[in-house]
Amino acid sequence: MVKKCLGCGVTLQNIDKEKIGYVPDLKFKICMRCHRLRHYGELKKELVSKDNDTIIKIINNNKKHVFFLIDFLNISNEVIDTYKKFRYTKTLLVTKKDIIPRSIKDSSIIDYLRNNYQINEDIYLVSAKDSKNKNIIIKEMINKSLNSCYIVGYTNSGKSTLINTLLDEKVITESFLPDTTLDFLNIKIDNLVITDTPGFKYKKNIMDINNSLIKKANCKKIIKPITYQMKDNTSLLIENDLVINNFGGNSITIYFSNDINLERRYNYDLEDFSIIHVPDNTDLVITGLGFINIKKACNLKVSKKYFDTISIRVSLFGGLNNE
Ligand SMILES: Nc1nc2c(ncn2[C@@H]2O[C@H](COP(=O)(O)OP(=O)(O)OP(=O)(O)O)[C@@H](O)[C@H]2O)c(=O)[nH]1
Ligand SMILES: [Mg+2]
Repeated sequence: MVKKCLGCGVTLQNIDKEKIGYVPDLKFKICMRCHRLRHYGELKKELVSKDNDTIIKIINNNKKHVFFLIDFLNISNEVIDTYKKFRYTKTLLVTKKDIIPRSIKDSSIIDYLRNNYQINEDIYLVSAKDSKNKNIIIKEMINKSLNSCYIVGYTNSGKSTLINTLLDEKVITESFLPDTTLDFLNIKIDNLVITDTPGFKYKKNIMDINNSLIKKANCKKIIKPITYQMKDNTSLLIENDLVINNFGGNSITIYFSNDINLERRYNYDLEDFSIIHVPDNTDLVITGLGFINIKKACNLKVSKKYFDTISIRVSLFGGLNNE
């Protein structure tokens, strides 16, 4: 009989130490990778065997309600396009509510998602750290008379952590390492079955380019937005590697984990760059990291190797920042 790791869903095997799913004895409940990740913080990247389209297809074929998790820092067209591919009933959960600056009301985020992305389904904000809203999934399942559902979303959106809070213990492996959950994982809570799923892969995640960001980009505390008045010829350096310049005279506000190193430099000579046109009051979303609100239209030069991690969207805060 095939046994699955209770931490990440991978099939367990006791034959090859170098391959995923290895356990010295098949009596073990979690694989060595989960064991090392949980007890020694050892980060070992593994590939999810199913690509985004395969995961979506399996779930659509099974016709079960979907809770789609979207991390507050990573709201982008790419993520919403994936949300729209789910054809059966669904609920959108914006996760990590605890890191959202208090000045931003839940209702403005919900209205933004409804108006800009034409989302008509229920939308809630949740935090795995707040006992008041962690039970939204169970309440919704009872209200909608569901006995099973899928929890889906891009990697690191907080799927496994949220399910663990429902269990009141860390049954599933959770971590800031991308691709922690490797396969479907059924969890029983009373008579309900909640299925955790491997995270969708971003087209380009900043963590694939810069390993040092894997830990730092994970936001544990409430975000303190940083506003800079950028003068002409001033560049923004993120972690001393991603350079953005040509803001012109502009006001920008940065929403990243507060651990991220930011610096401004005058007359920085950026050689290898790509250009992005930014309209008035736009957010520049950096996949896996967060976003920067830019007040005035400009043509930005960005370090070429990071170009594919960057996209733009209509500002999340609309006129809010102008008040
Ligand atoms: N601040 C905050 N961090 C959270 C919350 N939920 C999850 N995290 C953190 O986000 C990171 C990713 O959490 P996971 O639960 O492993 O994410 P996942 O969606 O299961 O990721 P994959 O298995 O890779 O698809 C971890 O470092 C969690 O501690 C939350 O509500 N608030
Ligand atoms: Mg997971």
